[in-house]
Amino acid sequence: MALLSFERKYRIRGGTLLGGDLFDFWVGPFYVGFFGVTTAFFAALGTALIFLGASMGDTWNPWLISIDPPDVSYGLGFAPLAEGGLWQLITFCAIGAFGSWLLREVEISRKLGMGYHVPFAFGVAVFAYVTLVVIRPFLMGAWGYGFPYGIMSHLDWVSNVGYQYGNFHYNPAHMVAITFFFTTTLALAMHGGAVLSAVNPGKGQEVKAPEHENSFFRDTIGYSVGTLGIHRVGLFLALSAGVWSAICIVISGPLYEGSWITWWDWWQNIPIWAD
Ligand code: 07D
Ligand code: 07D
Ligand code: U10
Repeated sequence: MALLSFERKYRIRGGTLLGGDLFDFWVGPFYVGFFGVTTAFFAALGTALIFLGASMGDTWNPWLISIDPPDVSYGLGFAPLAEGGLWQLITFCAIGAFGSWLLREVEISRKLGMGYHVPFAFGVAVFAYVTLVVIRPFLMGAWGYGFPYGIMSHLDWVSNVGYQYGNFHYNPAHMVAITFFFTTTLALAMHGGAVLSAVNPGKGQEVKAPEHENSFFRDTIGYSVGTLGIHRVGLFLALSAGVWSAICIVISGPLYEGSWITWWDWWQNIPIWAD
């Protein structure tokens, strides 16, 4: 069915989680829904607050604008707007917008009778963000441990925090996360390559079926995970990358305060080679 006639057929009311029929309509290509309105509200308010913060700062250079979290001396309390309070409000709006976007994805999935895999996957990204700006600061006792909202300043934060724990490359969960990120790109390159080579083999050539894709991997690596299976593998790899990222940062500080380099000393002390 062509996309436009399919849209005419499925774009009917129902399946909403909240708001009933109230916002159950489309604007151009976008589904609105109750959570579309809350997304727009939080995104617009959060963006306006970023502009307010920028106007209070000393630069309009987009790379240098930075909305900083409060000083750690404010602990888990509210800070004045100019001293990190804006960061707190923007964080609230960001979580409101990401959460609304996730629930809008759920409503769209319900309307279409699909599974919730996409909103679940987005939930892992939101979880990583919430780990950085809520869970870890909460466990460490101050909002000041969150990262600043600025293109260059958030890189400074990553670098500073990375060296605060010796060298973040030695963080074992960071290693696992990085391995999952790298494996995800390997898997996507193999999958994109395999599908294009079979389905789009070049002018005048016959389009090949999944048996060709299966056979290619059986011939090269001895096993094919299958055409449905590769999508499960891909989702698993990508979500694991996000989950292990959240783990690697939440253990740095709340669970372990030293250098990740010396953390590996236990390895030297294993009895079989200790002396
Ligand atoms: C391609 C989907 C599209 C999304 C894009 C991002 C904004 C901010 C703000 C104009 C893959 C939209 C950007 C809405 C605009 C203003 C004032 C997604 C795609 C294109 N980072 N980070 C970037 C965010 C963190 C790190 C780029 C966000 C953590 C490093 C962009 C968050 C840590 C590097 C950006 C976030 C960290 C970057 C490209 C939130 C660990 C880079 C992102 C909400 C995760 C790279 C100058 C991209 C860069 C980069 C956005 C969090 C590390 C500005 C929204 C604190 C090391 N980050 N980041 O393509 O060039 O993502 O930086 O958590 O090298 Mg970051
Ligand atoms: C948090 C983004 C969530 C985004 C959301 C959506 C909008 C809307 C609108 C486009 C998690 C936002 C949407 C705003 C946009 C429109 C229209 C994703 C998030 C909800 N590191 N490191 C990681 C590597 C080093 C350090 C993660 C590599 C150094 C610290 C990943 C290297 C030191 C932290 C990773 C390397 C260091 C990390 C990031 C190499 C610095 C973290 C991915 C090759 C000197 C962070 C949870 C991620 C983390 C993190 C990779 C090097 C420090 C595994 C490959 C040695 C302090 N690093 N790193 O988490 O775990 O995505 O965050 O050297 O905090 Mg690292
Ligand atoms: C996949 C796939 C598959 C496909 C696919 C895909 C995965 C099965 C069949 C999909 C993949 C691709 C298309 C490939 C490319 C994608 C990427 C590289 C990922 C990155 C994507 C982007 C960078 C694009 C991001 C764009 C976004 C998020 C759209 C932005 C939209 C809006 C701002 C509107 C959002 C709608 C809302 C909030 C709901 C309702 C509201 C309205 C309709 C508007 C009314 C609202 C207002 C008037 C208020 C306005 C204020 C707002 C919204 C905030 C303003 C913010 C500012 C910054 C100003 O597997 O195979 O093929 O295709």
